[in-house]
Amino acid sequence: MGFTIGALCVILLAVFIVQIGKARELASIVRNDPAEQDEINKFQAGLGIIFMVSFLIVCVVSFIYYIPTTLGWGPNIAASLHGPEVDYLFNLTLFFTSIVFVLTHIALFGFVWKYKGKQGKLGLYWAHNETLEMVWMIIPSVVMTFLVVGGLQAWNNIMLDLPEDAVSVTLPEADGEYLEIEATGSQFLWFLRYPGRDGKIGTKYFTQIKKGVNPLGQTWTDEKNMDDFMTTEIVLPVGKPVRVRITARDVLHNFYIRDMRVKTDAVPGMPTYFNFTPTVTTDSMRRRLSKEPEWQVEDRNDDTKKRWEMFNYELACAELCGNGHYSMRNVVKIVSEEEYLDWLDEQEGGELEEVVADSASGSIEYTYMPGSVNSQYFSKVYNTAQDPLKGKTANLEKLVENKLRVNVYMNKMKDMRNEAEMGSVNYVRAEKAMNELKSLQKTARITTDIASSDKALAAAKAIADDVKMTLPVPVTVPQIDTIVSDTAK
Ligand SMILES: [Cu+2]
Repeated sequence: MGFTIGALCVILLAVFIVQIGKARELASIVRNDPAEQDEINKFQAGLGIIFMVSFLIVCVVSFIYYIPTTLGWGPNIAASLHGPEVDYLFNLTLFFTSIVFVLTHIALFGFVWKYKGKQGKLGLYWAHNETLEMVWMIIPSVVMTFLVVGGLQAWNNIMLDLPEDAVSVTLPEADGEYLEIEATGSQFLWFLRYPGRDGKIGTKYFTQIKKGVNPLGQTWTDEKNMDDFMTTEIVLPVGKPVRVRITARDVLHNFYIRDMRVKTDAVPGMPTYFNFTPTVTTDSMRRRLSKEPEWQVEDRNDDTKKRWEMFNYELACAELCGNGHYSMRNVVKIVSEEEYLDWLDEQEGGELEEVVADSASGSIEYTYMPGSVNSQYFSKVYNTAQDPLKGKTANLEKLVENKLRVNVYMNKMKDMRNEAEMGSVNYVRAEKAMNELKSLQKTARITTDIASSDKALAAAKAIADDVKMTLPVPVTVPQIDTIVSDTAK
């Protein structure tokens, strides 16, 4: 409000000055007084100089004022590996354009002052000047060449495609491994798809798109689609290379994660991609922002929290794609490897149901219940009449089941440690077992190989047995039919 009134006052003042000037000019013409004409010209040129100085001051002040929200200047550091390179290019461009900006403004108003109208002074007819023309051709050409070639080089570095033998896995660990996810722009939401345990995104074809049932048009004959799951937020492990496959279902969209300096068009019918490696977790970015005064204020949506506590990276659509454009935003979470694996567990679904097998001894058995609501296949197609993969899910289910069983061992050890007194024999034993179980749990969580999954389960069982735990043993037949009728509802 205050700003609007201020701006209005400035505009009115400007109009007032212009009108006064006009009236004076008219009066001098009527009076035919050359000395007064000169006086008016001087006044007008002087106004120009005042305008120039105040305009340049406002530019500098507003730049300084907005530094806290300027990418790469305030706390908004680049949170990806290639990010600093983008920031450097921005700053390089800003440096050159600022010089040109200031010089041209000084020249513009300076010349207005220098060559203001004066009695008896005639304009010089100056057809052309070769030296001057050379100067204003060569200097910009050289500067532009540096900027364009630098930009091209940076772009090629950033977009350098993965080597041919690179493999997409669910948790990249070795060189040449990466995590591929898919983002499909649609009016007005992003469909985010993860490859699931196999690390491979299943094929899709637009003719298969069916509203509510198959929003991406996944082809169910492709086994790679079995474990693909859809999410509403992007969760990525820190420090691992990611490739985003970017597509669109209707119009142009743009995949934009500001803090990662990631931005690429989503074009219908023409998949694009972006490779990047997140380097700063959401938590450490929050800690970083917590030191900034403008982030220490109350959060707009939750007044019990500070603004920095509620910070999240964000995926936004950066292409004005229609009237619901603003709603195309999703949270992006950069987490540790451990948190990422926990999150994958939730997405993969499946459950172990506890059954007391022998009430006398209190021994417990676990029945495996497959299925995940996030997997389009498991929630919509699995075991229905339209399921072309009927009977082919056994391996995947076994892998998930084994993982859940290893998780049970881990959880039991955690319980045991938490119940034991710190430093007691049981505490130490449980802690030791947990450390040993850790790598087995990781294997069970990401492997696609039944043999190594079985091995991990057996090793986990041996560790638990060693701590004298009586834990699930018999693998009961999965109650597939129950699950299907449940999820089909
Ligand atoms: Cu959009």
